Amino acid sequence: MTTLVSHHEIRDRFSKAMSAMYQAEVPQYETLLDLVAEVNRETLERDPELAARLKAHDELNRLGVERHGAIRVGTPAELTMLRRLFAVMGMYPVGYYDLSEAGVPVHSTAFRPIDDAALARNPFRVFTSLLRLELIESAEMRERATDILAERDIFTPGARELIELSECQGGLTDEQADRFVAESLETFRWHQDATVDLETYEALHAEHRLIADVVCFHGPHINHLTPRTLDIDEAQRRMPAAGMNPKEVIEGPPRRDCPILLRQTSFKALEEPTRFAGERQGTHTARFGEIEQRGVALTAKGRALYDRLLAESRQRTAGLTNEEHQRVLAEAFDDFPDTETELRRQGLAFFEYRPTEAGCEAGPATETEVEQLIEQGLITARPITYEDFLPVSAAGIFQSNLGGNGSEAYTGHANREAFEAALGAPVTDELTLYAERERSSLDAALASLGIPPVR
Ligand code: OOG
Ligand code: NI
Repeated sequence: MTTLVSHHEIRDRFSKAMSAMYQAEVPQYETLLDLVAEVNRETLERDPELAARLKAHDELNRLGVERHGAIRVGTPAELTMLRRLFAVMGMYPVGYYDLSEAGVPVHSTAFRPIDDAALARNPFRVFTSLLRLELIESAEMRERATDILAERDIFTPGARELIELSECQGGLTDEQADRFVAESLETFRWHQDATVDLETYEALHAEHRLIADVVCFHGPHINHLTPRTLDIDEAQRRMPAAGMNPKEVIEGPPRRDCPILLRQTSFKALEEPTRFAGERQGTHTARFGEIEQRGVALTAKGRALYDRLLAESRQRTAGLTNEEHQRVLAEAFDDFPDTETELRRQGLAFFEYRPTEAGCEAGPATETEVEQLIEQGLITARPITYEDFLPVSAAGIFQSNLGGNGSEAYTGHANREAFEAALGAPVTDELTLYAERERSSLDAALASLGIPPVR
């Protein structure tokens, strides 16, 4: 019998190989990793309580592992094949993000591990966008882009074979897994040679910079990787001194006692030499480095509050420096409860419940109110980390690298059905995943206290 390695093992190998490749390709990314490691080390020294908590949750040893990367593809066939490629690594499409709303002609999903054990092993995700040629006004440009994309195959024959093999066998052997990682890495590699001449590049670029980025190259080069920082404000402050040009503001919620959702910032994309058909030299700007800090996942109610406060502060934060932006944002978020107890009681965030030792020993509980059980020390609630992305933040990241604002022309075109058709599968709803996790942990915790599940 052939022994297969786990999908999660393959994802772990892949994310490490991708990181090594990207550090070699983009030296400034290596500098970012060093800076993040330094800030993390200092934060842990300053905050022993945080260090103890991360240690208890087995988080310290994977602190340095990248959390996500991003790519952009041009056709439904490319997206479908990517879905199959990521499935080999236990990564599945979660969430639908409409970026047209923000003037960027793409819609996206995140391929990511889903269950707790998989996330704990290695949470690596890939934010994947599909170019929406149908939103481009010029019929001529649309056709030209379609023709160029039809000429390329972004997968090596070896990668295609191994994906099929994995689907037939239900996985890969150790040796096949290594070959799969090497072959699939080719899809994400940077190519200095464009597939088109400079005139074509410039014409597509004039339509939208993103179109040139997706259409004119041999493959969907990974455009950033993102490690996890324990103090994003400090990392942002230190970027210039380390030679990086940070985007103007940190995206997402302000700094809080109980972090929510996701905060992100990046150094801006670098201009890189590119060789166009006909031996003409030029440059292309696509690749950058990002950092992220995650907090608790919000319920639909919590998310609605987040979206409202963010929208309300938008006018007031426009054009501010990051420091002022964060101050105004923090004021706007005064209305968002900032203790775990309140987040839980008001049903704003998701928690994972566990019985305590005392709870397990206490015998059948007489109390069935969850909050009472927590107060009595019979069960504990721990925030569930947000594993997904935020469309407004993603748009901010896109735009900081595309120069200026997106075009109004693309707005209001969410089309999840079309995206799922291109993907060849439905995307999983992220809120449902968090709700199920919370529910099953609560049922199990109550069961160990001899209480039937609440419905
Ligand atoms: C993706 C930008 C979105 C994030 O972290 O929100 C993103 C891209 O530029 O292709 O990565
Ligand atoms: Ni990102």
